[in-house]
Amino acid sequence: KELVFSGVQPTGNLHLGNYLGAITKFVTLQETHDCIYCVVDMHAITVWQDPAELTRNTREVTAAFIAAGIDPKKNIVFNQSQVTGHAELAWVFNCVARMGWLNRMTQFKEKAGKDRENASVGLYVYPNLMAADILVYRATHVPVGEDQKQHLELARDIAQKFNNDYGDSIRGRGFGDVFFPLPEPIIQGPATRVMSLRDGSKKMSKSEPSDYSRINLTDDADAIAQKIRKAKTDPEPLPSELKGLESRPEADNLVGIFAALDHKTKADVLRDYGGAQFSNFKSALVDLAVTKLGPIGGEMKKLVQDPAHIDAILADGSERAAKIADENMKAVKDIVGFVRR
Ligand code: AQP
Repeated sequence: KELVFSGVQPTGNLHLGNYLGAITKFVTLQETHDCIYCVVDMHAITVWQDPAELTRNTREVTAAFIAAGIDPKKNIVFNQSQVTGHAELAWVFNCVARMGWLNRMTQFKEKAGKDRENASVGLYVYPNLMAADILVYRATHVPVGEDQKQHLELARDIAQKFNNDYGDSIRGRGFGDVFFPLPEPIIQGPATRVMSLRDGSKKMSKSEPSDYSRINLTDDADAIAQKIRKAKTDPEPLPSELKGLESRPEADNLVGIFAALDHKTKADVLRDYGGAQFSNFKSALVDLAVTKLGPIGGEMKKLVQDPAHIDAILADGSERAAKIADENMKAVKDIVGFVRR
């Protein structure tokens, strides 16, 4: 049976990239799949988080899920640290994954930067915890942005190596030949990698110091308008065909954002705006972005006023998640050979 899992880190500044690359996909998938959506607070602390802000950001991501249209009754919405199976399986995966595999992870290299000796060990083994997040539910499909593709491939490698290494033990217990499915990424549509509004070669990111590089989900209409108007572009009008976008990263990015917000393809957008000056196109994009994002930001701000309500949603989701994770962890412990109660 297909099961969807995905997560978002509570590291502040939730932005349009997170929304278009991940959260909108979560909303669509809930119509057709059983879905588990996680606020991955244990991932967040791989780089320093102020404790009070971590709590606030965990509630804010939960509020964003709900404001965007995720139904916490139909789906499981929870925070990672409340379900112990994530950390338990991550340890097993620390012993399955190879150093060489992790050494190839580009996100670690980017986030650790030059001062690698000073990066946390958690940041290095982050992909193992991500594999555990998905596989502790034996989830089959993972909607993510393009930047997570390499981590998903690693999760598949880990699942496969576990299935192989423990093959005899798995088969002896009535699970068939494999215990873990090889999870498939869902990376689709015109905005799988939303770029910075200031630099078309960098992805839009929470940690970029310039707030003008991103549209935050909590930005009001004025801020959205200002950021889009100031967004970097080139002097040429928009092309009418896709191949005209290839060498123009900033134009490509804005067209992709428009298409994703309007549920169209980039070709559709160029059909409507090919030949238009950026000033006109940007005005249309401001209107669209304010219409689509304004209500979500407003609802988020309302929801975070009631932390007890959000905490109750997370507690309920954690309980339901733990039921599945605990059952799977019993099987993992038996397969590995751990004596358990
Ligand atoms: N720019 C992006 N375009 C499309 N999708 C994106 N995602 C992130 N940035 C973009 C997707 O959003 C989901 C949640 O991301 P995350 O919270 O796990 O953190 P991240 O990938 O580290 O995101 P940031 O915002 O870029 O943070 P920093 O600045 O810390 O690196 C994921 O599915 C991700 O693919």
